[in-house]
Amino acid sequence: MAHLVSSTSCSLKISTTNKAFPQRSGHGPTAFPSSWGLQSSRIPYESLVSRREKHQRNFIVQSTAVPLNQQVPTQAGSSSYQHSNGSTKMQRVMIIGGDGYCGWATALHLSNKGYQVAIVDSLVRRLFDHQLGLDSLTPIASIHNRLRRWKSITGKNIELYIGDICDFEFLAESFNSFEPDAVVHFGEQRSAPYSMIDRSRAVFTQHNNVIGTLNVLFAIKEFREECHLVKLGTMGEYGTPNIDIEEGYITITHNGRTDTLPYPKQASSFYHLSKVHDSHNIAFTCKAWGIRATDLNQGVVYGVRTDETELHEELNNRFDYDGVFGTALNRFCVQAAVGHPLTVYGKGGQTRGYLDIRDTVQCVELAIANPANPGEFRVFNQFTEQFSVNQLAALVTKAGAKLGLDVQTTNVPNPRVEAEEHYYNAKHTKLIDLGLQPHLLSDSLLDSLLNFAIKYEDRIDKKQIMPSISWKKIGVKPKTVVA
Ligand code: NAD
Ligand code: USQ
Repeated sequence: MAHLVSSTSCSLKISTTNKAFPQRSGHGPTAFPSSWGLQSSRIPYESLVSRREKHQRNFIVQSTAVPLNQQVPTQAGSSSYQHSNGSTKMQRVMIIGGDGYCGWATALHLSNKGYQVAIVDSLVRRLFDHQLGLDSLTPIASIHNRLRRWKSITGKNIELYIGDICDFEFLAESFNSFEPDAVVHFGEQRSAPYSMIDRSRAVFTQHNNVIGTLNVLFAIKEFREECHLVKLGTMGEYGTPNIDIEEGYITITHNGRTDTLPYPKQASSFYHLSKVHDSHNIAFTCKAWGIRATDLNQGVVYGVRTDETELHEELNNRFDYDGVFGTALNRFCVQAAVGHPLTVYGKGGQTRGYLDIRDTVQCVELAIANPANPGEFRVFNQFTEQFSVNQLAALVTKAGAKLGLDVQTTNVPNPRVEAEEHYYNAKHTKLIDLGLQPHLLSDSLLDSLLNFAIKYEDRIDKKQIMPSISWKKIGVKPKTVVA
């Protein structure tokens, strides 16, 4: 198991007493450590995950069969493929990180489309929330209840493998049991602010993400050579160069010679840097071992509902609005709903690619249905529109006014080190060429997001809204949370 955080509150304080993370065991990581070293939590962690003896720590669960009472319409076709012997087989897709924001929506979407789906997840993200005193705006059911509910509504089974992909034994067991045709890898620590809290979280993030991905590459090589890796990268790998951003590669002529090279990477947090390292490892193994891979350089995702999560409250997706895991547009909608000024960091000219969660699931399906060739390292820029932070704030202000909300904006001193006014023009045509039909950010979507935030207003903890993690003040000492 990658090292886990031992803190429980909201405002970050320096602790001089404790190590933030227990050390990894010498025999590979474990899914759930026997002690998380929590300092002051009264949260019943054993109800969150099962605590087992070391040799039993990773376990495999088949979601329980319950009576079918509703069938969601599915579109057949892309979810199956023809074997060389002429028989047709359902594609088997392993979704690593399938309990998270993008992964949960994708698992349901692919299951609904007729793919055989398995979720692999350590549930570490739920643990971060407990340790930092954070919670999703939407109430989210346990993974077991989520899957039971899905089965009861659709009759479709999603297999569940609970464990840490940094534990190769666990991953190997999951691969050999499920035998995936495609692996969609969402299973990383994905918050830039989290990776900038302190040394231990920076190390955790890079260890968890880089070693996890390396293990996935080795598992494919060893057990499922033909398996297509669909890896979630990030647009943030490119940074904000003063030239157009291409999709993965750029053709350069230098001193009279021309070559097509990986597009330069200028990541701006230890999290974003972990993604750069992943991309290099994947590119290398495509070349060296003939692995087929697609790196989806995704922009910032917004929204919460997909066709499948709409079916029942127990299928709710998570919706983060706090200063650690919340992303810009989702945060702004919650802030508007509770009358908190929109937190524009610095000058607000920071421009990024954005996409609706409904397009995330579409893009992943398109990547699976149109796999990379053996040895090919394919890169798609996965976003549909670009906005500056100021533009987002203006859109939310306008949508809020329509609902009678008086939305104000505040320019918070930027806790990050990033360009606040810059050129940004990133290509994003490859997924469109494959058939992506974008859900662009519209007034109606903003209305519905704002209404959603209003619906769950009593769950909002205003103390979690302001950013508390500074890129410049990151230090060696573990920072501890106090309620
Ligand atoms: P999330 O934190 O909601 O979900 C990640 C999931 O992975 C969690 O359920 C977590 O428990 C699991 N996980 C983490 N480390 C693991 C490990 N070692 N073994 C097994 N499971 C592990 O994150 P998300 O927002 O769904 O993001 C998913 C992926 O998409 C990430 O790789 C992220 O970098 C990428 N991405 C996200 C966004 C966004 O706006 N959310 C944008 C671009 C890219
Ligand atoms: N920002 C604000 N105010 C806020 C929150 C953010 O001005 O309240 C600014 C940030 O400074 C940044 C921009 O908005 O310039 C985007 O920040 P974010 O928190 O929405 O997103 P980011 O930290 O970049 O990370 C998110 C996901 C990450 C993913 C990344 C895609 O958490 O997993 O990789 O989006 S990208 O931005 O393209 O790298």
